[in-house]
Amino acid sequence: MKKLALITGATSGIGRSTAILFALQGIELVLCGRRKDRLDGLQAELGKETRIHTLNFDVREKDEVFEAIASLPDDFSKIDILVNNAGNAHGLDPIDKGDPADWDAMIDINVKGLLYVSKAIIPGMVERRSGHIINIGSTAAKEVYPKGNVYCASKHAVDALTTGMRIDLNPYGIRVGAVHPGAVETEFSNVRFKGDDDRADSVYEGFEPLVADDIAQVIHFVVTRPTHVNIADLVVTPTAQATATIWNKES
Ligand code: NDP
Ligand code: 8X3
Repeated sequence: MKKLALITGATSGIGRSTAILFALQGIELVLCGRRKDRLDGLQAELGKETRIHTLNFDVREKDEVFEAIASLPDDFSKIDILVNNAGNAHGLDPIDKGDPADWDAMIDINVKGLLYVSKAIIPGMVERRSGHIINIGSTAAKEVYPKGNVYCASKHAVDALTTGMRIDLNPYGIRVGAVHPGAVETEFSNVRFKGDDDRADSVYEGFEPLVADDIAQVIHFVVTRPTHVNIADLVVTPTAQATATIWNKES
Protein backbone atom coordinates (compact mmCIF):
# COMPACT_ATOMS: atom_id res chain seq x y z
CA MET A 1 0.00 0.00 0.00
CA LYS A 2 1.43 3.37 -1.04
CA LYS A 3 2.18 5.90 1.69
CA LEU A 4 1.12 9.53 1.55
CA ALA A 5 3.49 12.18 2.95
CA LEU A 6 2.88 15.87 3.60
CA ILE A 7 6.07 17.92 3.50
CA THR A 8 6.19 21.56 4.60
CA GLY A 9 8.86 23.79 3.11
CA ALA A 10 8.97 21.67 -0.04
CA THR A 11 9.97 24.58 -2.29
CA SER A 12 13.63 24.61 -1.31
CA GLY A 13 16.53 22.84 0.36
CA ILE A 14 15.85 19.86 2.59
CA GLY A 15 12.10 19.80 1.93
CA ARG A 16 12.54 19.90 -1.83
CA SER A 17 15.17 17.13 -1.83
CA THR A 18 12.95 15.02 0.42
CA ALA A 19 10.04 15.52 -1.98
CA ILE A 20 12.18 14.41 -4.92
CA LEU A 21 13.53 11.34 -3.13
CA PHE A 22 10.12 10.33 -1.79
CA ALA A 23 8.60 10.72 -5.28
CA LEU A 24 11.31 8.54 -6.80
CA GLN A 25 10.51 5.92 -4.16
CA GLY A 26 6.81 6.01 -5.06
CA ILE A 27 5.59 7.85 -1.95
CA GLU A 28 2.55 10.01 -2.73
CA LEU A 29 2.94 13.65 -1.80
CA VAL A 30 1.23 16.76 -0.52
CA LEU A 31 3.81 19.51 -1.04
CA CYS A 32 3.54 22.82 0.83
CA GLY A 33 5.20 26.22 0.68
CA ARG A 34 4.57 29.88 -0.05
CA ARG A 35 6.25 30.03 -3.48
CA LYS A 36 3.51 28.69 -5.75
CA ASP A 37 5.65 28.79 -8.89
CA ARG A 38 8.07 26.37 -7.28
CA LEU A 39 5.26 24.07 -6.12
CA ASP A 40 3.91 24.05 -9.67
CA GLY A 41 7.39 23.28 -11.00
CA LEU A 42 7.76 20.35 -8.60
CA GLN A 43 4.34 19.03 -9.50
CA ALA A 44 5.26 19.12 -13.19
CA GLU A 45 8.68 17.53 -12.54
CA LEU A 46 7.58 14.80 -10.12
CA GLY A 47 4.08 14.12 -11.38
CA LYS A 48 5.54 11.43 -13.65
CA GLU A 49 6.83 9.54 -10.61
CA THR A 50 3.95 9.72 -8.15
CA ARG A 51 0.61 11.38 -7.29
CA ILE A 52 1.13 14.96 -6.10
CA HIS A 53 -1.11 17.61 -4.60
CA THR A 54 0.23 21.06 -3.72
CA LEU A 55 -0.89 23.42 -0.95
CA ASN A 56 0.15 27.04 -1.01
CA PHE A 57 0.08 28.62 2.45
CA ASP A 58 2.11 30.47 5.05
CA VAL A 59 2.56 28.34 8.17
CA ARG A 60 2.33 31.50 10.30
CA GLU A 61 -1.29 32.07 9.29
CA LYS A 62 -3.32 29.76 11.53
CA ASP A 63 -6.58 30.03 9.55
CA GLU A 64 -4.77 29.56 6.23
CA VAL A 65 -3.10 26.41 7.56
CA PHE A 66 -6.35 24.83 8.74
CA GLU A 67 -8.24 25.87 5.59
CA ALA A 68 -5.52 24.54 3.29
CA ILE A 69 -5.31 21.17 5.00
CA ALA A 70 -9.12 20.89 5.27
CA SER A 71 -9.28 21.53 1.49
CA LEU A 72 -7.37 18.33 0.69
CA PRO A 73 -9.41 16.05 -1.58
CA ASP A 74 -10.36 12.71 -0.03
CA ASP A 75 -7.65 10.81 -1.86
CA PHE A 76 -4.97 13.15 -0.42
CA SER A 77 -6.42 13.58 3.07
CA LYS A 78 -5.13 10.53 4.94
CA ILE A 79 -1.59 11.62 5.70
CA ASP A 80 0.68 8.74 6.73
CA ILE A 81 3.87 10.76 7.07
CA LEU A 82 4.17 14.39 8.17
CA VAL A 83 7.54 16.06 7.65
CA ASN A 84 7.51 19.33 9.60
CA ASN A 85 10.40 20.96 7.78
CA ALA A 86 9.39 24.58 7.02
CA GLY A 87 11.59 26.92 8.98
CA ASN A 88 14.46 29.32 8.89
CA ALA A 89 16.78 31.53 10.89
CA HIS A 90 16.27 35.27 10.62
CA GLY A 91 19.34 37.31 11.61
CA LEU A 92 22.39 36.44 13.69
CA ASP A 93 22.72 39.08 16.41
CA PRO A 94 23.55 39.25 20.09
CA ILE A 95 20.41 39.35 22.19
CA ASP A 96 20.67 43.09 22.95
CA LYS A 97 20.86 43.92 19.24
CA GLY A 98 18.28 41.44 17.93
CA ASP A 99 15.35 42.66 15.86
CA PRO A 100 11.99 41.70 17.42
CA ALA A 101 10.61 41.22 13.89
CA ASP A 102 13.21 38.47 13.40
CA TRP A 103 12.28 36.94 16.76
CA ASP A 104 8.60 36.94 15.77
CA ALA A 105 9.41 35.29 12.44
CA MET A 106 11.42 32.48 14.04
CA ILE A 107 8.93 31.75 16.82
CA ASP A 108 5.95 32.10 14.48
CA ILE A 109 7.35 29.89 11.70
CA ASN A 110 9.59 27.37 13.46
CA VAL A 111 7.42 26.80 16.53
CA LYS A 112 3.85 28.04 16.05
CA GLY A 113 3.72 27.11 12.35
CA LEU A 114 4.89 23.58 13.15
CA LEU A 115 2.19 23.38 15.83
CA TYR A 116 -0.59 24.60 13.52
CA VAL A 117 0.29 22.10 10.78
CA SER A 118 0.58 19.30 13.33
CA LYS A 119 -2.77 20.23 14.90
CA ALA A 120 -4.39 20.03 11.46
CA ILE A 121 -2.95 16.58 10.70
CA ILE A 122 -2.71 14.73 14.02
CA PRO A 123 -6.44 14.16 14.71
CA GLY A 124 -6.71 12.07 11.52
CA MET A 125 -3.67 10.03 12.57
CA VAL A 126 -5.22 9.50 16.01
CA GLU A 127 -8.49 8.39 14.42
CA ARG A 128 -6.66 5.95 12.15
CA ARG A 129 -4.35 4.84 14.99
CA SER A 130 -1.36 5.26 12.69
CA GLY A 131 1.03 7.87 11.40
CA HIS A 132 4.61 9.06 11.46
CA ILE A 133 5.76 12.58 12.27
CA ILE A 134 9.29 13.78 11.58
CA ASN A 135 10.19 17.20 12.89
CA ILE A 136 13.25 18.90 11.45
CA GLY A 137 15.18 20.36 14.36
CA SER A 138 18.82 21.37 14.19
CA THR A 139 22.07 21.10 16.08
CA ALA A 140 20.66 24.43 17.36
CA ALA A 141 18.00 22.30 19.10
CA LYS A 142 20.74 20.67 21.14
CA GLU A 143 23.23 23.50 21.71
CA VAL A 144 23.11 27.27 22.00
CA TYR A 145 25.79 29.17 20.11
CA PRO A 146 26.82 32.83 20.21
CA LYS A 147 24.18 35.08 18.57
CA GLY A 148 21.97 32.04 17.98
CA ASN A 149 19.73 32.94 20.94
CA VAL A 150 16.19 33.00 19.50
CA TYR A 151 16.83 30.58 16.61
CA CYS A 152 18.31 28.11 19.11
CA ALA A 153 15.34 28.66 21.43
CA SER A 154 12.92 27.98 18.58
CA LYS A 155 14.71 24.75 17.72
CA HIS A 156 14.97 23.70 21.39
CA ALA A 157 11.19 24.12 21.36
CA VAL A 158 10.97 21.80 18.34
CA ASP A 159 13.03 19.25 20.29
CA ALA A 160 10.71 19.54 23.32
CA LEU A 161 7.60 19.36 21.13
CA THR A 162 8.94 16.22 19.44
CA THR A 163 9.23 14.53 22.83
CA GLY A 164 5.83 15.88 23.88
CA MET A 165 4.18 14.59 20.72
CA ARG A 166 5.85 11.19 21.12
CA ILE A 167 4.54 10.91 24.68
CA ASP A 168 1.00 12.06 23.95
CA LEU A 169 0.64 10.07 20.72
CA ASN A 170 2.18 6.91 22.14
CA PRO A 171 -1.23 5.34 23.00
CA TYR A 172 -2.21 5.53 19.32
CA GLY A 173 0.84 3.84 17.81
CA ILE A 174 1.91 7.06 16.08
CA ARG A 175 5.65 7.33 15.56
CA VAL A 176 7.33 10.66 16.30
CA GLY A 177 10.97 11.57 15.85
CA ALA A 178 13.28 14.41 14.94
CA VAL A 179 16.18 14.80 12.54
CA HIS A 180 18.63 17.47 13.63
CA PRO A 181 20.98 18.63 10.86
CA GLY A 182 24.19 20.58 11.22
CA ALA A 183 25.29 22.89 8.41
CA VAL A 184 23.46 22.12 5.15
CA GLU A 185 24.10 24.34 2.13
CA THR A 186 20.59 25.45 1.11
CA GLU A 187 18.85 28.84 1.01
CA PHE A 188 19.00 28.82 4.82
CA SER A 189 21.86 31.32 5.13
CA ASN A 190 20.55 33.51 2.29
CA VAL A 191 17.37 33.89 4.32
CA ARG A 192 19.23 34.33 7.62
CA PHE A 193 21.37 37.11 6.13
CA LYS A 194 18.44 38.63 4.23
CA GLY A 195 19.80 38.29 0.73
CA ASP A 196 23.46 39.06 1.55
CA ASP A 197 24.55 36.14 -0.60
CA ASP A 198 28.31 36.71 -0.14
CA ARG A 199 27.88 36.43 3.62
CA ALA A 200 25.65 33.40 3.13
CA ASP A 201 28.23 31.69 0.88
CA SER A 202 31.00 32.38 3.41
CA VAL A 203 29.22 30.18 5.97
CA TYR A 204 30.09 27.11 3.87
CA GLU A 205 33.68 28.03 2.99
CA GLY A 206 36.69 25.96 4.08
CA PHE A 207 34.83 22.69 4.69
CA GLU A 208 32.45 20.34 2.95
CA PRO A 209 28.92 21.08 4.18
CA LEU A 210 26.01 18.69 4.01
CA VAL A 211 23.79 18.99 0.95
CA ALA A 212 20.01 18.77 1.20
CA ASP A 213 19.98 15.27 -0.29
CA ASP A 214 22.13 14.00 2.63
CA ILE A 215 19.30 14.88 4.99
CA ALA A 216 16.60 13.68 2.57
CA GLN A 217 18.26 10.25 2.58
CA VAL A 218 18.22 10.19 6.38
CA ILE A 219 14.54 11.17 6.46
CA HIS A 220 13.78 8.46 3.90
CA PHE A 221 15.63 5.91 6.05
CA VAL A 222 13.61 7.00 9.09
CA VAL A 223 10.26 6.59 7.33
CA THR A 224 11.08 3.23 5.78
CA ARG A 225 11.82 1.35 9.02
CA PRO A 226 9.36 -1.39 9.97
CA THR A 227 6.34 -0.11 11.93
CA HIS A 228 7.69 -1.39 15.26
CA VAL A 229 10.81 0.79 14.88
CA ASN A 230 10.71 4.49 15.77
CA ILE A 231 13.86 6.55 15.28
CA ALA A 232 13.33 9.12 17.98
CA ASP A 233 16.28 11.46 17.57
CA LEU A 234 19.09 11.82 15.06
CA VAL A 235 21.82 14.47 14.89
CA VAL A 236 23.55 14.60 11.49
CA THR A 237 26.49 16.93 10.88
CA PRO A 238 29.16 17.46 8.27
CA THR A 239 32.27 15.52 9.28
CA ALA A 240 34.04 18.88 9.68
CA GLN A 241 31.52 20.01 12.32
CA ALA A 242 32.14 18.58 15.80
CA THR A 243 29.74 20.92 17.63
CA ALA A 244 27.93 24.16 16.83
CA THR A 245 31.21 26.02 17.35
CA ILE A 246 34.03 23.51 16.73
CA TRP A 247 34.93 23.13 13.08
CA ASN A 248 37.76 21.59 11.09
CA LYS A 249 38.05 24.33 8.47
CA GLU A 250 40.84 25.17 6.05
CA SER A 251 42.02 28.65 6.87
P1 NDP B 1 15.57 26.68 2.93
O1 NDP B 1 15.57 28.15 3.21
O2 NDP B 1 16.25 26.19 1.72
O3 NDP B 1 14.07 26.11 2.95
C1 NDP B 1 13.14 26.57 3.89
C2 NDP B 1 11.74 26.11 3.47
O4 NDP B 1 10.81 26.56 4.46
C3 NDP B 1 11.32 26.70 2.13
O5 NDP B 1 10.71 25.70 1.36
C4 NDP B 1 10.32 27.77 2.52
O6 NDP B 1 9.30 27.85 1.52
C5 NDP B 1 9.72 27.19 3.80
N1 NDP B 1 9.17 28.25 4.63
C6 NDP B 1 9.85 29.24 5.26
N2 NDP B 1 9.01 30.09 5.86
C7 NDP B 1 7.76 29.62 5.62
C8 NDP B 1 6.47 30.08 5.95
N3 NDP B 1 6.28 31.18 6.69
N4 NDP B 1 5.40 29.36 5.53
C9 NDP B 1 5.57 28.25 4.79
N5 NDP B 1 6.77 27.76 4.45
C10 NDP B 1 7.85 28.45 4.84
O7 NDP B 1 16.22 26.00 4.24
P2 NDP B 1 16.52 24.49 4.65
O8 NDP B 1 16.07 23.54 3.66
O9 NDP B 1 17.94 24.44 5.08
O10 NDP B 1 15.64 24.42 5.97
C11 NDP B 1 14.67 23.43 6.20
C12 NDP B 1 14.62 23.15 7.70
O11 NDP B 1 15.88 22.64 8.13
C13 NDP B 1 14.33 24.39 8.55
O12 NDP B 1 13.46 24.02 9.60
C14 NDP B 1 15.72 24.75 9.12
O13 NDP B 1 15.63 25.42 10.34
C15 NDP B 1 16.30 23.35 9.27
N6 NDP B 1 17.75 23.28 9.36
C16 NDP B 1 18.54 23.78 8.35
C17 NDP B 1 19.91 23.70 8.47
C18 NDP B 1 20.85 24.25 7.45
O14 NDP B 1 22.04 24.40 7.77
N7 NDP B 1 20.41 24.54 6.24
C19 NDP B 1 20.53 23.02 9.62
C20 NDP B 1 19.61 22.58 10.61
C21 NDP B 1 18.28 22.68 10.46
P3 NDP B 1 8.64 29.20 0.98
O15 NDP B 1 9.64 30.29 1.14
O16 NDP B 1 8.29 28.88 -0.43
O17 NDP B 1 7.44 29.34 1.84
C1 8X3 C 1 20.91 25.51 11.11
C2 8X3 C 1 22.32 25.29 11.48
O1 8X3 C 1 24.30 26.05 12.85
O2 8X3 C 1 23.02 27.77 11.75
O3 8X3 C 1 20.01 25.06 12.05
O4 8X3 C 1 22.13 26.66 13.66
S1 8X3 C 1 22.94 26.51 12.48
